[in-house]
Amino acid sequence: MKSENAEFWAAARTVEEIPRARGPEIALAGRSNVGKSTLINGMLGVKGLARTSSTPGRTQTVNFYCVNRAYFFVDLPGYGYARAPKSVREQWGPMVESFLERRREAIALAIVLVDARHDPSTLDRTMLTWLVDRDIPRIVVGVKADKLSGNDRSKSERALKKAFETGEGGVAPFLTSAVTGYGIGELWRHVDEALRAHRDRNV
Ligand SMILES: Nc1nc2c(ncn2[C@@H]2O[C@H](COP(=O)(O)OP(=O)(O)OP(=O)(O)O)[C@@H](O)[C@H]2O)c(=O)[nH]1
Ligand SMILES: [Mg+2]
Repeated sequence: MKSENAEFWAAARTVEEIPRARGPEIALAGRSNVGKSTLINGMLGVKGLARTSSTPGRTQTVNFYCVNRAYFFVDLPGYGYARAPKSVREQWGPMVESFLERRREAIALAIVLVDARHDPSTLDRTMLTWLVDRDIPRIVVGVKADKLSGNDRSKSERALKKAFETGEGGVAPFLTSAVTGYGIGELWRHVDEALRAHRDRNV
């Protein structure tokens, strides 16, 4: 569903600052600079809602955006940025893990973003494992598909499907682009479906 209303709700710098869940959440995870904040803006159709940057490490807090006053998009801090201050790197794991732990009921869907041009990293796999272990519904998308030719796109999609054969929660990975809108309709369909399933589980 296209969003009619999207607004910033909260930002948490530490685990203690994470607010209580007020509705189902769609969490976006992925390495630094992969395009999480850009995808949120693209999906919600609001430029500049989530701060984006060409340098990695822009989002270092857990940011919540309220959609249609009904559910939330959660922009998680990116991982794998070697030049981030040590304190930030050390905080990432505990921060994201305890977020997932606290939110295992609230998260309707976790979207794991992987750059369509590169092989998934160890941290991408770790992220998936955390989600699988907590039984959190999840989906992997290969982003920045606009940077690939048609042929390379098919190759990338095949590679992603192979890399996440198991543990992807039944949904095969597919490609998206926040620039051209490629795959965004499909992603919305999964988000809507996950929100419906979440509602059915919680009535
Ligand atoms: N070509 C292309 N560029 C993209 C796309 N999505 C994001 N970008 C670019 O990738 C860079 C990083 O985007 P962000 O959205 O800030 O990345 P992030 O994952 O939020 O990064 P952190 O906040 O550091 O974790 C920016 O220069 C974006 O313009 C896409 O679909 N296609
Ligand atoms: Mg960001």
